[in-house]
Amino acid sequence: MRIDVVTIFPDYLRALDLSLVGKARTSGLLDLRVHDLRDWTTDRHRTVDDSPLGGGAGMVMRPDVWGQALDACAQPGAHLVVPTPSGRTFTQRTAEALSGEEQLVFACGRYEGIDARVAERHRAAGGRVSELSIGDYVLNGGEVATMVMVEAVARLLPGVIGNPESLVEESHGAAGLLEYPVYTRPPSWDGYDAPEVLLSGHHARIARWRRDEALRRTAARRPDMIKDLDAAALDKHDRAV
Ligand code: 6GU
Repeated sequence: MRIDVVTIFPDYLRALDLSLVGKARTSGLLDLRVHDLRDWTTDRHRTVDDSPLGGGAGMVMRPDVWGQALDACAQPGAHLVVPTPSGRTFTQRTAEALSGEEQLVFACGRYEGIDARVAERHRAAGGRVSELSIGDYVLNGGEVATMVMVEAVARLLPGVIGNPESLVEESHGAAGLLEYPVYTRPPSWDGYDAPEVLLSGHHARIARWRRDEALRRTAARRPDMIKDLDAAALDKHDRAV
């Protein structure tokens, strides 16, 4: 997969050189290119913004500069992602859908955002556009949100995660539940004991305990996820938890 990120702060994205995403890049599974939006300015001050039409506070990013940047970075059919607190919420389902694309272009806005015609023109040219928020709070720009989304997408690409089984049981996975609590050695630490059942070697009992804990945790922390569970996929014991 190819991912292009356009930003006025390319240094923000340096963290994507590290860890699993960095490895995916060096191994060739992910072609990630970070660009400085100011490379497409033409004036001496390298201006990327102007005051909002209609008046009001703050500054808006200019469509002409963004247009030149996207023309240079986006291949035909590229999916344009615009991180914005006014977007639809980015979820694991969104990450799964985006991981199937050939090219994603992230347009990182600052200030009050990017002139709306930039997205409109990409759509009119037959490209897809997703304006996405990573949650109900406000960041100073799209860079950190882009890092969140790139990491969530990149780890789903075939070969990026060594053991694909670790994708199966995780929070926000197919079960629709949060993940159960986990323990490792030593079984007793500083007066705290790991649950007995995990030392029992009894695989069915361990699986049952983990599902109970996942159900309890989800009900306590994310009651909104409980109502979305498929009733037909619940067994008698689940209903008792
Ligand atoms: Cl995608 N951008 C900004 N600036 N703030 C946000 C966000 C995105 N998602 C949540 N808050």
